Amino acid sequence: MSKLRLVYFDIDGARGEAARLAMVIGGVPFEDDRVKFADWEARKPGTPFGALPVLEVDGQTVAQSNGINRYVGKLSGLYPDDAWQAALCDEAMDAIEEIATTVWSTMFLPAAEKKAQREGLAAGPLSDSLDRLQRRLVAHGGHYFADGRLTVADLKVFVWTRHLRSGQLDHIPVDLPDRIAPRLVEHHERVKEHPAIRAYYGKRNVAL
Ligand SMILES: N[C@@H](CCC(=O)N[C@@H](CS)C(=O)NCC(=O)O)C(=O)O
Repeated sequence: MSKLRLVYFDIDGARGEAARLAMVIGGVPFEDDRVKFADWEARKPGTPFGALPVLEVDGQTVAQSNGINRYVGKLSGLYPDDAWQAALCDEAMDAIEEIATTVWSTMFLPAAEKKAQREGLAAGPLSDSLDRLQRRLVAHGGHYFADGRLTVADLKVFVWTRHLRSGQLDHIPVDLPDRIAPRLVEHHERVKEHPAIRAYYGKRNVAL
């Protein structure tokens, strides 16, 4: 069996988390290399694009979170075999990536600008994105984003919905998903109740 090492920051969320969850659910052994922010500057030049996550497989490295999600999704049985369902799975992951990148790009702005930009995002593109994601979920049966079952797309959406409702994003109202996309919140609750996810966060002492 291949030796896997997922390298990501030492946080229980964001771009590396769906891959971790997929491997945990699928019972795929991996080394969870959690990079401390203090160590990042030294490690950054050793990554393909100067960013995380990266996945090492038998000493070879691949970057880009959604590609990693697809790869570990295949190993974990959480990526559709059917080409159309795979496209739907990719659609949801890319939609999250697009809006999350926009929101996270405000992280290091000066305070007043950050507030203005985030309030604008919450009222406009972020609400729009939540609404559209919800519609796609409903269009595909309302429970999962693809294949009528849990896939890596659901894990990526779960991580993002949790982040939005966590209060960690200043100036983004924590009740935004509940107001705009209640079916996404139901989806979040559904994924959260997966026994492997509950057990994993229980062990890590992370409140869900
Ligand atoms: N398109 C990349 C983006 C990766 C990315 O920007 N990662 C952030 C963390 S979520 C990062 O490494 N930031 C530190 C830096 O850019 O120095 C992906 O999807 O993996």
